[in-house]
Amino acid sequence: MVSVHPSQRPRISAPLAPLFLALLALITIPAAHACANCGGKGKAGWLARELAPKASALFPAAPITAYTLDIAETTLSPAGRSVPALTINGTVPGPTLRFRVGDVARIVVRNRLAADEASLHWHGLLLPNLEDGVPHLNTPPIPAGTERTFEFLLTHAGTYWYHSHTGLQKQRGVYGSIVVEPAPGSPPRADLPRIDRDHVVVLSDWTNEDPDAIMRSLLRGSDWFAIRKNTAQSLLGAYRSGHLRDFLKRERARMLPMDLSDVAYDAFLLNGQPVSRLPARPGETIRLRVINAAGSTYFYLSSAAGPLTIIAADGMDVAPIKQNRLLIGMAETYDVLVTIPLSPAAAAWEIRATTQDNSGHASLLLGDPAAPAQPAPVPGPLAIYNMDAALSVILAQHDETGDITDAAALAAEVDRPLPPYVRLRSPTPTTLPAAAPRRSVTLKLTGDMTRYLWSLDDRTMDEESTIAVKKGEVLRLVLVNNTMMHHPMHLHGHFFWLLIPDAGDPAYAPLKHTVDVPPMSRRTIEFLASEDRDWLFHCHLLYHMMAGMARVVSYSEPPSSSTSTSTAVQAPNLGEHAKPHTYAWLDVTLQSHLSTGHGTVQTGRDNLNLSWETGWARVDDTGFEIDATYSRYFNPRWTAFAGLRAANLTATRRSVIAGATYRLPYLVDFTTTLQSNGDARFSLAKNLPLTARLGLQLHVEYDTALRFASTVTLAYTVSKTISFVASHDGDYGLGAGVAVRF
Ligand SMILES: [Cu+2]
Repeated sequence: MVSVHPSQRPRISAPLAPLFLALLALITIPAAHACANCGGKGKAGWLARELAPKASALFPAAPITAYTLDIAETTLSPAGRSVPALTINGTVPGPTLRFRVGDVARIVVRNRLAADEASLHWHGLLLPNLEDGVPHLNTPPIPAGTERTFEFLLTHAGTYWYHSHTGLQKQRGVYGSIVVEPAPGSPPRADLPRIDRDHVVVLSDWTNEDPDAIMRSLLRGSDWFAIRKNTAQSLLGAYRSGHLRDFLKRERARMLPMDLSDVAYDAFLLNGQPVSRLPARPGETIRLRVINAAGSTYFYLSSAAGPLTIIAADGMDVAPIKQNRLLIGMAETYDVLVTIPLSPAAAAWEIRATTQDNSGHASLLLGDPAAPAQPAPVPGPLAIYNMDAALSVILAQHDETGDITDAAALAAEVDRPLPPYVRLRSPTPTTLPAAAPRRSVTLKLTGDMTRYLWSLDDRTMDEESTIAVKKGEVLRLVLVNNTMMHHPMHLHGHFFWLLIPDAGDPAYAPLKHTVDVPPMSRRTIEFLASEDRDWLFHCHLLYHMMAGMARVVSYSEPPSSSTSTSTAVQAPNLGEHAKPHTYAWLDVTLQSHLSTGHGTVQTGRDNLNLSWETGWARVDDTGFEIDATYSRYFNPRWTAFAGLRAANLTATRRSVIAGATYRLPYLVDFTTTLQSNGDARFSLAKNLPLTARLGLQLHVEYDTALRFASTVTLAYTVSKTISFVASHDGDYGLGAGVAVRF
């Protein structure tokens, strides 16, 4: 194995360093004045960093391997319908970039988009901070119509990939693979058989929807994706499957159902196609370099040719292990060996990537393209009501601290195993320097599936941006997942040691850049702070990252090559990663006896709301009530609001209102509203899914002026935008109509 000890990474050669420091000091000092409020990363701040010598100047003897990558918009139809796509050199995924250790990569990225910025991040590679490609944070963004040249030395072999770090571009196709071969003359691995072929396998998910529309659906708490995928939970479904008690127990605990994926996709792709074919002959051993480039999908990989032999994880070699079903999180890579059986001689052997929620799959057929396919085994049906059982499989592998320990449980391979981390061992020691100062930070992975606010320690990226780190220390991160979803956590610019209790000699702990943290579990990782400046650490589920589940690992001392004379830490410029995006939506219900509606504009935790109810079936009068409020979401239990109420139901036509909603057991929302005229209102609201599409909404309230009121509504979801509704209202009686979601 090629050592990737970060301290061995090449640096600026000593005689040149003072010269560059002096030159950069001259440029940066005035630049800092010109850019006092932009974290030193305005045009002038970038200019200073850009003047530092690039890899080709630092390593003039190294061979240069050059690529040009054009990011452009086109239309593609991998899921039947022709939809806008973003391609690299005309394809999804983009081309495989091949290098050798010791090469200098020179990659020209040309942004051929009409208006949008673009970026490419070289995922898993150790490289200088400026070359990491996270726009605004590490690297200047690439404006439309311009290009940027990246240069870095390849210091470690393995399977890696690249992708856009701008907005939701990755979901539309901006990703591709990187293969780094060992340095010329390196001996082959003694622990592997002869490898006859080497193929890249890029897994991804594809949607015919605009990813921005997906984000908006997720933020508004729409059930539509779950209905489409047949994973929506309901009372009847729970009863039929014999899990009514579990369903109610979960509701009483105020927990939302466990969720294996948020989005309903139109296709899953393997090298850009639902079904791909690659050549192989009987008896051959093939290395598959599997990359999960999906936006928000975990895959189970299985093979018709028998167990997969895992030989590398996240690019780093591991001692070979066999696994029947391999769970691959977003952003992870695994190199696996597949040996093609000798008989039948004419066959196409299926390597199948099945989504973790069983909503679809993509296949690779290895072998004779004309021969009948030998199907790969598939995971059993998803017991959506038996998530407690799924969770108890996870929990059974915990010790009392939440660490996943039980190697036997995984070795026995349940139908839906976790990633095989407990069995991953580096073939060579990976010990951290014993003398380095050590520090431990616990980070809770937090979030809310309905509100779709995802965070670390209950704080989104814009609320708390950094994890401070000191150069030279070993930082341990204990990641405690308090949510009902898996989160694939990725650290830029470093490999970390994945520490699994009782998993053998810790000196052989595997090195990774991404770790899956299962629901209600914890993982411990440790890394040597050997870099400088700022590096992103985030959930690689694209929509979670964009909703706030990210931090910047920020070196608290100025880097040695810095020209800054001040020792103060500059706040990282987070660009769009820090800014919660603003989305708006409107729900309108029109019925024969009344109309209700709710419109909102949401940014992060803040909403501007307009709600109304007006009835026209009352014999004596039509009544209306309109609330215009600002609300602030604190956590899944608490939301507070204040604003104005206009109504014709009482003597007071207009009043100022303020109040709060608290989530009670059984997911009942209790709202207290105080009015400036001295009146008060207390209400209880509960949504109960009777079937996947049929929901019962109960609302009762007591108002000091209006006394008791109640509404019972049945709503049947027809499509993403339409529901049929029927309701009985205490004031306006019985009626029916339609609800429209805009
Ligand atoms: Cu996540």
